[in-house]
Amino acid sequence: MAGSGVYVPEVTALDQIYAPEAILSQGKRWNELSTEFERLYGKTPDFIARAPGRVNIIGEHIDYMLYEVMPMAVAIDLLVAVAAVPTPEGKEATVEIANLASDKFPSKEFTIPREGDVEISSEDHHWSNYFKCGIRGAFELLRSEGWNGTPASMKVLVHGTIPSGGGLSSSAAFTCASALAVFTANGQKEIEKSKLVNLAIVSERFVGVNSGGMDQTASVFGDKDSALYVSFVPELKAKQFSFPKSDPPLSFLIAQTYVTSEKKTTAPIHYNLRVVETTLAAVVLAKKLGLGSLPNDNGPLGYSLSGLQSKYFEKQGTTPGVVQQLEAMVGVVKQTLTQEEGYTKEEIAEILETTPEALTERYMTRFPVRAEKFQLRARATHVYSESLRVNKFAELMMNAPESASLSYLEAMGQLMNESQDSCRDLFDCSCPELDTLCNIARKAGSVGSRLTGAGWGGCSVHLIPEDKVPQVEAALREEYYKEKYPQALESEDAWREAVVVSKPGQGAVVYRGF
Ligand code: NG1
Ligand code: MG
Repeated sequence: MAGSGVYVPEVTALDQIYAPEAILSQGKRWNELSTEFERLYGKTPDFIARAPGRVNIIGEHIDYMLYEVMPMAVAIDLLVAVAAVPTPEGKEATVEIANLASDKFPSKEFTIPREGDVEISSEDHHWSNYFKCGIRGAFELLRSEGWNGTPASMKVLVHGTIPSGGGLSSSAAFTCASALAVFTANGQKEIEKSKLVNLAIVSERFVGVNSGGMDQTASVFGDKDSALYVSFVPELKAKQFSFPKSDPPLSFLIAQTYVTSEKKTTAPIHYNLRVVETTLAAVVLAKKLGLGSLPNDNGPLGYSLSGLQSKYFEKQGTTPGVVQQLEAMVGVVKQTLTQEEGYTKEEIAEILETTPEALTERYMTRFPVRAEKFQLRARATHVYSESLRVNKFAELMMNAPESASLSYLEAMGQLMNESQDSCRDLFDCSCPELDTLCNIARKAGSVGSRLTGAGWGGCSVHLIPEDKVPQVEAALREEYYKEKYPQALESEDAWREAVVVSKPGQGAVVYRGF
């Protein structure tokens, strides 16, 4: 179990950070970062904090309802190079932050108030807001543990290879790397992984996204030989597991749609709205089923469908197995949330014996949302059925025979295909381009294809028997990229950005080898 233990955020050799095959190309990038740092700030960085992106294999939009998910960290990452300087007595700490891709991400300077509470505007979407999230989170944690120093001033240079708005969690990588950088700049030598994750989850909400905890967990707990089975109840845990050995061997391929969905701007009609819908589904179900008040758990809005499930079986006085429980919950939703067309705010308020204004105040004010109708039935059905699929997938992954057959892989892939159907039809978080990529890949030999991450654009993930990978790549090239996004075919590097065979990658670290 990788949930506890002390995180030592320091390594001294590149090969501890990257899989050996990545060193050559990555070494060049690290050098560039360090050289540009020197040119900008007149000195070498004290350290580089690094956090990777992630791909989610299965379990979409259920982390914030506190259900298990199965992501893995990937090799692409975000690097934060830092030189820390003591802040003069009586002065506020200053932060100078720049990006290697300075045309896209212009520099900024700001100060850190003595309490560490930097202001983060949810209207001004400057890229450096994510660094500010890391600052706020890090100082909140440091102070809660009795630290009362003066924040150090920082010179910062950032470079990321995770496309933003692309479903591979550039945002979580940025927040995790930033928090780690702030800790290190302020003299901290170690921090528990789960503390770093918990603070990164809360921090990312400062930019206006009411996020779950999967991405930050994958970015910190990632391991180069294993994917993760992440659970949130009773507390955050990341269990590492390896892929089954099979004949033919299996691979996961990630393919970009090139449709970007920037969560921080679309949140009111997409991501944050789904958090509201699933939370309200739990609250309405509790009311209709006469379960009394739900436990206030760690869901972003305080209640979860997972909490509701526990309460339901507590009341029944029985505890069937997890799979039976989830199957039963799918039935309960069908019978109880009968309005297939959705519920207006007024209708929900009436069921809950409250006012629409009170609902807005409690669930839709810190993170505003816009909707005519709230799709409680469809969203809750997705959550319970997706959790069921995660359970079945985990069972297949972790208890595979010594050498799994093609039909075994197909059974795993089937669950991924069903996940995609549910995301498209019940959770309404796919898009035509994602559907198209999945169809092309399946026809060419993928046994399981689905969107990964929040959806509405971004990336897809495909489970493919290794011998079919070239065919799938060729089909994607011909039938998707060639017409719509020919830039993906311009060079080998561009192609590797569009379509990549993914291996589990190493989680966040701090490198001080200068
Ligand atoms: P993306 O959009 O890929 O970063 C988001 C959430 C996750 C999870 C997935 C959907 C953040 C930081 N991440 O991922 O927690 O809910 O959507 O499964 O908001
Ligand atoms: Mg993100």
